[in-house]
Amino acid sequence: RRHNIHEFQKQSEIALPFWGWQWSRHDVQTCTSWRAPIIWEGMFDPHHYDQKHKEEGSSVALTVFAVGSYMEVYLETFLKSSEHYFMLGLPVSYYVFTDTPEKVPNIELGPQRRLKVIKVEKYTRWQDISMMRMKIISDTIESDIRHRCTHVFCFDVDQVFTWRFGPEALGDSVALLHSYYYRLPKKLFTYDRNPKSKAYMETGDFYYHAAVFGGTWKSVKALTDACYKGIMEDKENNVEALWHDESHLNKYFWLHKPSRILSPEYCWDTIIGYRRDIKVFRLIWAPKHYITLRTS
Ligand code: 2GW
Ligand code: MN
Repeated sequence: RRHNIHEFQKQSEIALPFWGWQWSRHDVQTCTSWRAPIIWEGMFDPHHYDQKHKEEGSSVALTVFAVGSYMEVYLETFLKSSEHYFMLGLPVSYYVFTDTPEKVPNIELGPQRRLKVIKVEKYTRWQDISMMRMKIISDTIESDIRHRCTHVFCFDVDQVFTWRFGPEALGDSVALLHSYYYRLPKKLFTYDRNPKSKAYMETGDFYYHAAVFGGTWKSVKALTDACYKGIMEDKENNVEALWHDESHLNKYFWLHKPSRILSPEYCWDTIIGYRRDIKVFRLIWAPKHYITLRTS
């Protein structure tokens, strides 16, 4: 019997850390109806993914926008923390989009990590700053990222890495469960409900958070193109989706199922407090200063 388990361990995709112990979680949903894994602490061997993506030669582009006051408030903390936790061991290229390139903090980067600053304009409406990210990410994948990186991850800047955010998160197309909605009934999901918007949907699978999404450069290109197209059609029709780019992202992932889903560990709001199913906080929301940020 012991012999059999050793044989199994050798053949298994999922590495077993020691005899008689398996990576699994029974208290949470770990697989979708279309058989995409939902990644939770305790269900994967970190070493397995570190090795696998090193061997496959994966390299990751991280895109982040810091326009206007978001530069001073969030960017430095975001980047410094990402140097400690994001995709360690793989080549990482940061793409920082800002209206003030001269204000990008000078951060010491680890080996095989580089940072590129790209100047963008500051739209007067914050909704446009958020939505136009789709267009800019798509253009940058086309002109630059696709020649250097296998994968792309797109982040909001108002967050801080606090634990491993590693290659287990890489996949063909990757979506994140929103920390506020993952345990709520579907009828409470804040999808766009206006039939005039391209983001309109009656029902869906999950409520995904636009603060983190990713995949291969090809998949992220297709996603950002589709969302941007929806956003522009809405503008022509004089409508705006309820949660802007996030509504379009949810519509896209309803029509094109993600191949991998990240649990809310990958973007947690500590204000929610203690939850038995959340074993680690890998990335947390930075405190918001709505009054100073949204009126300036
Ligand atoms: C955004 C709202 C109000 C005032 C300013 C801004 C703003 C956003 C800005 O002045 N400068 C800037 O660079 N941004 C970028 O857009 C920045 O990267 C930020 O993280 C991102 C989204 O804005 P944020 O983080 O304030 O919005 P959240 O946290 O409510 O985000 C969710 O909803 C958004 C749509 O309303 C997006 O879908 C976002 O991805 C979601 O996480
Ligand atoms: Mn945010």
